[in-house]
Amino acid sequence: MEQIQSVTTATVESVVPGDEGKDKFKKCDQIAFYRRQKQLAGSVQYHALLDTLEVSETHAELQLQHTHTEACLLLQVCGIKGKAVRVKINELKPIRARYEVPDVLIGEPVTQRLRAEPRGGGTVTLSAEEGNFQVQVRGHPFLLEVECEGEVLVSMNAQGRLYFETLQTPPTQGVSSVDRGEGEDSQGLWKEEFKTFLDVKANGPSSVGLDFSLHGVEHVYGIPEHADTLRLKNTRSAGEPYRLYNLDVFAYEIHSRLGLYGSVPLLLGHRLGRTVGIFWLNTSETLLDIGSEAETEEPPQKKRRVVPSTELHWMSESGVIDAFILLGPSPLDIFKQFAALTALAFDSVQWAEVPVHWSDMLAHCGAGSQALPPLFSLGYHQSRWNYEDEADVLAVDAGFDQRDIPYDVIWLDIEHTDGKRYFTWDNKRFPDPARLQRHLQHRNRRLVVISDPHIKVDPDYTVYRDASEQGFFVRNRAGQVFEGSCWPGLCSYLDFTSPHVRDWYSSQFALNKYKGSTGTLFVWNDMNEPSVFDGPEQTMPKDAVHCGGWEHRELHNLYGFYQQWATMEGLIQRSKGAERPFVLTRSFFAGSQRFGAVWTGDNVASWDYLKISIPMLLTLSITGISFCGADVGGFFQDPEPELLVRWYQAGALQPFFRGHSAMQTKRREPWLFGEENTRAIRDAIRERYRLLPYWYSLFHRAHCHAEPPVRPLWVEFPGEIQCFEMEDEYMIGNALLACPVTDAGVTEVNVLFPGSGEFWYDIRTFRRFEGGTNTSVPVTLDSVPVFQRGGTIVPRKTKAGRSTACLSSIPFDLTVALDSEGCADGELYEDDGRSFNYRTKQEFTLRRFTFRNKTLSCSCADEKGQFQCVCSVERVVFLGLEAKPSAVIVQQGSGVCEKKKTFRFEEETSMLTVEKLKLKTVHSWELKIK
Ligand code: NBV
Repeated sequence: MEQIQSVTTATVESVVPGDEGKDKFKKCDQIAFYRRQKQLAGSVQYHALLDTLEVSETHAELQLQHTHTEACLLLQVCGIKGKAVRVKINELKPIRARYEVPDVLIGEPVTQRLRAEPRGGGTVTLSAEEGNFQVQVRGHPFLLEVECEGEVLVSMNAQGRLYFETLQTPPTQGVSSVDRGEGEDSQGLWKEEFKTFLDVKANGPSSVGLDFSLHGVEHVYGIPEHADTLRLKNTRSAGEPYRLYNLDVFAYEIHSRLGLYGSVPLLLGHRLGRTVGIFWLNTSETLLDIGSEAETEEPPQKKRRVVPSTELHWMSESGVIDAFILLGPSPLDIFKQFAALTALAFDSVQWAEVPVHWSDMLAHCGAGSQALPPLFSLGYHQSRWNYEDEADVLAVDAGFDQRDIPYDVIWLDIEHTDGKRYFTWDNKRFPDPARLQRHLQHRNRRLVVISDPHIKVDPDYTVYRDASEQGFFVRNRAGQVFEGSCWPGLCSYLDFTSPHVRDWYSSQFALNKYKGSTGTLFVWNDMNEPSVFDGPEQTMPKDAVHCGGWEHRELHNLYGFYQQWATMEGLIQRSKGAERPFVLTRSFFAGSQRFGAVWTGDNVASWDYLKISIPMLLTLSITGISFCGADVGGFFQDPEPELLVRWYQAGALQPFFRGHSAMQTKRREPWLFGEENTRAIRDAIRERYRLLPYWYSLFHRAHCHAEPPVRPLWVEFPGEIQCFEMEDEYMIGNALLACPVTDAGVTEVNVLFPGSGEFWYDIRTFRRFEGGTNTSVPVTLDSVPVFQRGGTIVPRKTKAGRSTACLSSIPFDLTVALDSEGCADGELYEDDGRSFNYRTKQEFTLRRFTFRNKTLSCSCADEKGQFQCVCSVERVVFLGLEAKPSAVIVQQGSGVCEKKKTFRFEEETSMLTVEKLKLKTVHSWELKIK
């Protein structure tokens, strides 16, 4: 293992961005099921046997038959309440069960009965009452069309690419027979070679595929994780298809469609007036070809169709076809429809019915779209591979205070352990870890440590011994425990797909079990694609076997999802349900937002990687993974100071905000680059802290309504074509337009202000800009263009504090930015920032701010809330007032008490500032401008 480790270290030192992918990873023509589908798809034809149609309360089903082989498939169509259609295709009678993805959907979606009516031309219409949508099934050749409000939105199998390899019994002389002579398995049916690796397929060929046409749609987004543009490319002209196969690709190539660490097979199509989503629920290796076409459909459909269209061809190595067509119509509707499948939206849960006892509550952990992060985790995180020892950590911690830079969490990477044995400590470096955590806790700070899924093969290591005795490891195809190389040397891999293994793993985080841990230690799951240094494409062989006998190929993309889930439960259990967990994961799948945060892995300290972090995070955000971030400064290599400053400024405007760097890089604490740069970084971090009330309120909306805190411009401005490809500007909530600087030496930024007829206000200079224009805005090293949209109210803190804990005693500052009608709205969510009491005891407060008729009112937005926040609004700034007021009057408690307030008005910017207010956010009050 020494050897492997030094090889890896050498690679790390000499890392060339993008170089990794060159031959370690497969190109699509090295993937057998892709070759097979490409060869045959389009030429095979299925027809639907309409006379086999049966309709039940939950779904309609009928058989599909292959025109040549006569093999039969079973098609099921469900009308899902809330405007979605589920299309499931499986073999009618498979010789063995095929893998159907468990645990991703939070339950069986709520369906409605479909009404079946025969139509002329060998077509049947399945109509859903609620939501006004229909599914047309044409018999010959088989075609499925989803129609909404009289318009065909999505067609399936219009290109004849429905492809379904039926399971077969292995060739009689076993797998080896296809290896020899003429039987050479060039199709990769029963075995497939890649480099020196042999993949033996126990179930033989089992791939599935289907095409979807999105009518009228030219812009498609989603399907992370790739280091690519926000708008997905046409892969017919750009070569390789998008690959969804979780891989450890360090210093990944930019503008590549190679799959990175995680996958969410959700694609969003957007055009004027409508957004649709396709969720392809399959956890095996998946490829997606995207093409665009002008429609050439024949009448009568033609009349109803709009040109052009996007053609999608989804292909997966195994499993069944299980696709959800989300009908929108708005982007926010799509987020809700997706969340309703993969996570319970808070507003759809009757919390009164949720049991209060924590152990019962665990069963409801999945409830809430994006897990509501503890407040500290929205602060700044300082990480490095590795902080050397206790003294190093203490010095860095003190360094932040000495320079007056806020931060909340310091991180320990793999070197903190005893020989990469997770759940242990290197006693020399960290002789008393609990003492260290107490020290940090005293300063209201936390520690995060890494816990990878590979377990060192070492009978003296309790975690290994326990897991081994209980048979908790993944096995190889021969039935022995699988062993592969990773950081600790030879390792076995926990089989997180088993609920028993997950329970056991969760129990390892118990405070009396995990020696040296305290309740202020949180966790980071890395290498959980899983990364196997000596495995094919540096991951687990597909023929490894999991509980239930399932091959790894079936569920590869779900491995990291399960580890984060088990870790999250472990953290909840250790506090007996009192504290909200924080778990960061590198690998993920659809629904991972229920468990914590995600980051974009091993990026590089260069401007290109800073730039690409924005579309990468926007893509994650619109596919549900909204607590996401990229390593600030770049993981590999050393950033020049200007890049580092710009990266801090960008990172401060992204959901998860952590500085992190690789082992061989130079130290990078924010104060090591001279006073001017330290000042700029400090300002960026402070701004983040001041804005945390807004971020936290946005996360509450993500939790309850599945609205991503950061979102592409087209989500907020779905009717403005110029926004559809924008990826260097984005919205934070509905109020702030962020335009981070991602190029060197920039003195001005060309900003597109969306929303014609709207106003935007520079949050620093308060200068007003008109929506629907492009304007050049000057920047200096310490400024980053952010604009508040007219019509919004943003809550901030008046100061930053040393960590998020200080914020609870710092007063608020409201910025009321007026729209062209002189109105504005906003909200503020608060709770204790750390417990589940917001759920179990209704200890939260949700306040609404509105500005109408020159009166700012603060009122209750949710009567159930019981939280008594002590903070007051101290200052209110109004932007865009027409004229200087004659008086400002505060009214509290049903008009009994009216007070005149002093104010300042700046003519040039039309800005009114009212200070020295003491308006409790939990009280109702009005501030009137005369
Ligand atoms: O644990 C070491 C690193 C970690 O710092 C990084 O953030 C992960 O993405 N880890 C990968 C393994 C080594 C990468 C070369």
